[in-house]
Amino acid sequence: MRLRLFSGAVPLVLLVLGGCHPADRLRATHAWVRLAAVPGNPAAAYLTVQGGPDATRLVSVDSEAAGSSELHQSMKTGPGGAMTGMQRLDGLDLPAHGTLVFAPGGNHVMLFGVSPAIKPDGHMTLALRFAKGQPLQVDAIVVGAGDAAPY
Ligand SMILES: [Cu+2]
Repeated sequence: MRLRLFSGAVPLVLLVLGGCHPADRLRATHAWVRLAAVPGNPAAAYLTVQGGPDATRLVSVDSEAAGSSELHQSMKTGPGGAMTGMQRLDGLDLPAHGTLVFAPGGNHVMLFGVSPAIKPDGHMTLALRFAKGQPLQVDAIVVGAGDAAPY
């Protein structure tokens, strides 16, 4: 059915032009935060970032409800990759119309010093900054350490 929607000549031309599609912009979706099991330990934030018409680079994701934040990548380390570690990233390239996915076991945002006012089933705002493009804010669902991912 989807193909049929785009089978006419006019919609095809619009698709090629691209830029006039309302969803064709830098945006962040599916944001959520998992709090640490131990209060005071860092929380992890996950989200999806969609690139707009121009390539850019995500340089930070932070929150007023956290003291500081870092972009991290989970990775296997040690003999045989038996251990899981993480590495700090100074940014992530986002190609035009590309997608950056932050998910458990992969890229994540480490949030340090999360306000004690932030509780499971609550919300917090994440602020994204890019090398090129307007900053973005996205509302993140907050879950407890043992809770299922909301997305
Ligand atoms: Cu981390």
